Amino acid sequence: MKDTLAVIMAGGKGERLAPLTQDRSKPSVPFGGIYRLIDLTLSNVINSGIYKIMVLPQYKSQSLVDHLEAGWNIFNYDLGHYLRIVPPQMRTGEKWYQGTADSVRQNAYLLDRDPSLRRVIILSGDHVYKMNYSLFRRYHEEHNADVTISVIEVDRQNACQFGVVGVNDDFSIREFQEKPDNPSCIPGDPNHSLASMGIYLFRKEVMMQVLAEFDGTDFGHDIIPALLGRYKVVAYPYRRNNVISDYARIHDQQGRRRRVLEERTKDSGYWRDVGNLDAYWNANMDLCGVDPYFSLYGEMWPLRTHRMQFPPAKFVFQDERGNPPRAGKALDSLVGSGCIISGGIVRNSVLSSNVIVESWSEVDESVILEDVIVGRNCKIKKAIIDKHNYIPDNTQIGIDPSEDRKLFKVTPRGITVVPKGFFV
Ligand code: ADQ
Repeated sequence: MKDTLAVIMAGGKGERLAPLTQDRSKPSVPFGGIYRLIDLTLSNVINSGIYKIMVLPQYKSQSLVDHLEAGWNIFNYDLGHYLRIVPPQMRTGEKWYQGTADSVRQNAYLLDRDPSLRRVIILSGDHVYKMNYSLFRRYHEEHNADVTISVIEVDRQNACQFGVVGVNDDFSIREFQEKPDNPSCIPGDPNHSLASMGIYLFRKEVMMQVLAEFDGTDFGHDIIPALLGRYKVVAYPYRRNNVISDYARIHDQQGRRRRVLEERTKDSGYWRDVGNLDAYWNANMDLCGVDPYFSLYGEMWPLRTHRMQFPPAKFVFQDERGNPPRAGKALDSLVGSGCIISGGIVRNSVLSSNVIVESWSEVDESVILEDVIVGRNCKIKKAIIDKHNYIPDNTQIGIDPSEDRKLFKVTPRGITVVPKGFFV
């Protein structure tokens, strides 16, 4: 993969994730207790053996830049490896990035500067998945493609949120419609469509030609449809080809415990674009439980991040005179470091660092970001609570949606979202 550059687009406004994107860009939204969304894509990149990376931030980018500088400054420039954070420079005119393709076009000169590059893989900084891009690359070579697009089957009723692809028998793409009102289905399967994952692998000279030749600003709207019939554009069926293996612990026939390397089929097929609050909440819930839909654990596909120094999480038995004693517990949950669950109970939830849950409080199916105190006797259910909130005793969130709506955003799925610093 030495000749491959990963370009991570991180410049969108992320309006559908507001209020989480009120002060930060979508790729720097916290996820899974200790990560930022961009960590998942970056981990995929280095786990796939790609060590040349360009990140293109734009809106509200400072927290993203801080995170990348603190946590991803791991590349050896002497070996030709790099992670370049390229801010909008307006080299091609007095305009910010006008769209995904424009963000790459405005920085195309940087691709030319590295003569060792032959392939460019375009990625989004806001997807949750584990993808082995070296298998994607191999498929691209085997199909002798100019451009390869990773695709996944989705329910047809949701396909209008994606680029929808029509393929021939050899998986060459014959049709591409960006977010169509009436998406086409997979032939013989009226309930499913083939969606673009917004992950594109280009031969470098094709990418340079295309960006110079066409003036469209967005890959999905303008560039990909314009390529069909002129270049060889191929679909990569992600679920069929992606393989993520890791160690599992089993009992052999003699009853001994052994570690075996096996394909993690759930992780291999998992992919979520966490473009809105419901999808974000869902993807966090997918991490919980004994056998989650998406596992953050494992040795073979490590997910890395930058971590602040905090003490270990602590679970405290609360036995105050005059009150019923209560053990602080977390079940089927992820709890970040520095958390203290003191006589409260947390179920099916994801807690970032430094969250305190005080006595007789209950937290269910919720995502709580860093530096939140849940006071005594609170009930929190199906909620997302952003940073720096000090929730007063006896507060109920997510119990009565009509009450919640008076103060907070409640999503179509009924998730109550408390913005950063609402309770101070
Ligand atoms: P969307 O997800 O709607 O569709 P969008 O969110 O606009 O695409 O952008 C994808 C990535 O590019 C995000 O990481 C975003 O931050 C970044 N981005 C957006 N605008 C940008 C800009 N002006 N400058 C720099 N970066 C920018 C896309 C495809 C669909 C596909 C879905 C899959 O267009 O065809 O189905 O992704 O999720």
